[in-house]
This record gives sequence, C-alpha cells and structure tokens, in this order.
Amino acid sequence: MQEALEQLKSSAVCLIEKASGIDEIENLRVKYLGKKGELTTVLKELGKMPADVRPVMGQLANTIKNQLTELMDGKKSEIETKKLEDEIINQSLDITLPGKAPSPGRIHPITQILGEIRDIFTGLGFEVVDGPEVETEYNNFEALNIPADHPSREMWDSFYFRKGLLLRSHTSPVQVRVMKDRKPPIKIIVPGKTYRRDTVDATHHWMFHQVEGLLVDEKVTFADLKGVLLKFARQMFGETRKISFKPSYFPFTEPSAEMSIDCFVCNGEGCRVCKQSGWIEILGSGMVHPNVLRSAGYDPEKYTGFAFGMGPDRIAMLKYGINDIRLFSDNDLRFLEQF
Ligand code: 2NL
Repeated sequence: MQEALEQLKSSAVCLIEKASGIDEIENLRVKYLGKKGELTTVLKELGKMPADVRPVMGQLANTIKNQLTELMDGKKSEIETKKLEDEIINQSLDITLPGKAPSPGRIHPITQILGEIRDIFTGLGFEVVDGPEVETEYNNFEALNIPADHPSREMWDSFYFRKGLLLRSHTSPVQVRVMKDRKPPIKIIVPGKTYRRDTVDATHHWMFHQVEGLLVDEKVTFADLKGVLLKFARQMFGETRKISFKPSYFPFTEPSAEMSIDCFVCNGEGCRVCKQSGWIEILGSGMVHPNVLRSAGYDPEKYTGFAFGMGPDRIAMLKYGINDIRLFSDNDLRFLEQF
C-alpha cells in the first residue's frame, strides 16, 4: 500500500506541475482528493489492513493529502498572478497614469463675502471676535437696551430653550461680552450665524448671517462712523461709490442711520437691482446708546462709540444676483459650483 501511495503522489505532483489553468488544478483536486478520488479510494482499503500498519499508512496518506493540497493552492495562485500580469501587459493598461483627482470643492459664496468683509475691517485695524450661538436673554436683549415689552422679545420671534436662554437673534451679544470683559479702546467686528423664527421664503430664513462692528473709545463721533463705513463701502463695492445716510431707529443706538450706496450695477442710473431708485441699502448703524455703555460698566460721559450691522446673505445676493436665500442652504452643487 505504501508503494501505491508513493506512486499516486508522484503522478499527482507531476500533473500539478504541468497544469496551466485554474480548471486543470480543480480537476486534479477532484481526481485525487475528491469523494471518489484516488487517495480516498486507497484510504478505503485501510480498513482491510492489519491493525499494526493502519496508523502508519493513515498518517502517510494524510501527509500526502496535505502536501498535494498545498501544491495545488500554490500552483493556483501562481496561475492567477500570471493571468493578471498577462492581462496588464496585453490590455495595455497603463498603471503608471495618474489617478483621477477628486474635486477640491470651493468656498461657499457666503463664506467668500464674509472673507471680503473681514479683510476690509482687519485692514482698518478691527479685530475679529466670535462667541456662543446660545445666549442669555440678558446679553441678547437687556444689555442692548431692548426692553422686556419690545416686540422682538416675544416668544415667536426667537428660538427659546427655556426662559432666559435662546439662540442669539443677532451677533450683538458677543459685543456685550467683549465690552464687559475689557476696557476701551474696543475696535471689533463679529461675524456669525443668527436665528429668528421667520417663515422661510425667497428673502427670509430662520438662520442667517450678520457682521456687526463696534468701536468704543474717548471722543468717538459720527464722523468716525462715516469715515470707516465709506472706506468699507468703497473697498467692497468699488472705489467710486457714494454713501448716503437716512435716519432710522434701533434700541441700541442713538442716533441711528441706514446707510445706502449708489447702485454698483447701474452707477445710480436706476435698474432692477436698485429697484429704479439708484440706491441700495447696505447696513444699519448708529452711535452706541448711553444705556448700552452703562450696562457694560462704561461712563457715557467719558466714552462714546459707534456700531453697525449688516447681512452678508443679502450682500451676497446683491453682489452675485441671487434671487432666493434658500439656495445658500440647499447644498445643491449646481448652484454652489457657480461661485
Ligand atoms: C442691521 C442693523 C445694527 C448695531 C447693529 C450694535 C451693537 C452694540 C451696540 C450698539 Cl453692542 N449697536 N449693533 C447697531 C446698529 C445697527 O444692525 O440692519 N443689521 C443687519
């Protein structure tokens, strides 16, 4: 029997070595190791052998089975590798070509506008500050001279977590924090997200952006406000821009004024963008209300300041001719890829 096993092994080894296809190997596997295979048949004879040689023959058969399995597996992967190599060479697949680079994406239009605004004001010596989007009623309203019965303090205008805590409805509370933490001179801008319970339409969204500015020092006047905002208007919308102020009202500034620029699309001639008026309202501003300075612990006799606030979403819409604020948050690449 030993002889039969050895012979079986050498003929199997010979055939495995000569094999050149995966199918051939699998056929050999069946031929020798399958249920009705040659090695299996020899093993069946084992029962008829004398008891003393049975374990020795059994062990030999097993060793041969393992050796053949190993040889077949080895040959199989050798054939597969060869096949792949042939495919690469024959199909003239150039594996040295560079891969397809993923698109690096682009800066969101609002972020671009925020960057332009930031660069202009840091160029004028302002510092950029940010703060929490969850605020206290005190910082969001009280410290800004917005009395408890003011309409914007009603439940339906802001997102409240509970009484005394809400999503900030403007970025002013960050300026309140800075005033409380520091002494003048203060010269900051605060860009960021703000939240109001508005019904969504083409020009309203429950989340929008604001950039507010605050300058507090001794002897600050409305002339300083005009000088800084004229510089801003010209760098942002063109060096030939004119500005115009009209009286307005904010609880936190007195006096207050809306600033317009002559239309950068038609140069004041009148067009669709400026609704034929020749002017575009761009921001609100004013001298910081004495009550706001007092809330911060400043003496309004010693310190004065000016402040302003603008909506970068609206500015982006004007500058890029976008007619629907919802496009900014739809995350539609067909829209975003245009900027
Ligand atoms: C607008 C108008 C404005 C301010 C914001 C401000 C902040 C402090 C003190 C005084 Cl801490 N004022 N901010 C002042 C005037 C106008 O925003 O139309 N924003 C979109």
